[in-house]
Amino acid sequence: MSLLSFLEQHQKQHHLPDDLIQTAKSIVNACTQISQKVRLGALSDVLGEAGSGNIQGEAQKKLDVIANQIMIQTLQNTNSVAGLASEEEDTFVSGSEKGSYLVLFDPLDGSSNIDVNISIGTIFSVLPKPNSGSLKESDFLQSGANQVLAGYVLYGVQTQLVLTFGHGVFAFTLNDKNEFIMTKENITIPAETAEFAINMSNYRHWENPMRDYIDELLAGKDGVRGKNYNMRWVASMVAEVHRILMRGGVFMYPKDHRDPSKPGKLRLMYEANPMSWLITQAGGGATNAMQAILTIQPTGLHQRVAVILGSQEEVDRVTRKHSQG
Ligand code: AHM
Ligand code: MG
Repeated sequence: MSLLSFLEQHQKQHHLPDDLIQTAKSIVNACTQISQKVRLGALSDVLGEAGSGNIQGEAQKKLDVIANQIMIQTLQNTNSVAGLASEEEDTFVSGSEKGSYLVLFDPLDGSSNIDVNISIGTIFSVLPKPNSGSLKESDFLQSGANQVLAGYVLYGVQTQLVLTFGHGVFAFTLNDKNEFIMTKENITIPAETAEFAINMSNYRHWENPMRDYIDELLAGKDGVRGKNYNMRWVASMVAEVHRILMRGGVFMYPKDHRDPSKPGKLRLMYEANPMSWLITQAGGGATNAMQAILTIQPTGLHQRVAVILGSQEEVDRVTRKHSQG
């Protein structure tokens, strides 16, 4: 089934507003354009450094900047979109005065993988615009539980779109005519797994409960878990979440001691919230090691958060260890 037929059917079945479907189509349109740039790499002159930095002090790659421009230009020309917030922008960008939705996105996630031809992606989250007159930053600061659409496009071996409107998780693959075709429906994550993803080089910076949990996994059959675990780390959250949706697993980017002003590396609004909604819609868990990510009340657009998500049994165990101190 094509994405367009799916949207039509899903809209009827769940009484979704026209404007929300319009917003979804516009996001997908932008991601299809980004996919074309990604595919050609050096041939479309998109590799290398942009020579600029973003609000968060991170050096931008050319493709970060190009993907951001494509997202903004496409969404600003969409009547249903009242405003945007991007990981690469200092503050929010206004859209149509008639719009009823806010779109938050990481235009190109996994930037360190751009120049080495490893999977990267675009992550998006859609919130309703509160009825509060002219747009302001506080309109965006809604918890993840308010999302009405979330998903990502993975620019991998295949380009795949994965999304949820809160009625299950669906995956689509881009064909050679640039159309997304549904390839998986009602995705579920097994509660148990023997695969984990974490950047082990940060071990010395973590808090004790996280080290303790990882020590248990590393001990394998000889430890309290009584089974061997395997490890994967792509360094692209989109690829990691996709693997977990396809075969289970647990992904962690925990809080560490390096910079007390940053409780974790990943951003709540552009990365943690949309991915947590997808994972919980598929029956998995998502916490910051203390509370469910979707219940966190945001205090800033670029706020960072610790992220533990995936198979329920592992997420529960990490979270329990932290609550016990
Ligand atoms: P980015 O948005 O600047 O690309 O950073 C986010 C990425 C995630 O995709 C990934 O999980 C993580 O950073 C990788 O971090 P590390 O460089 O520590 O491996
Ligand atoms: Mg990112």
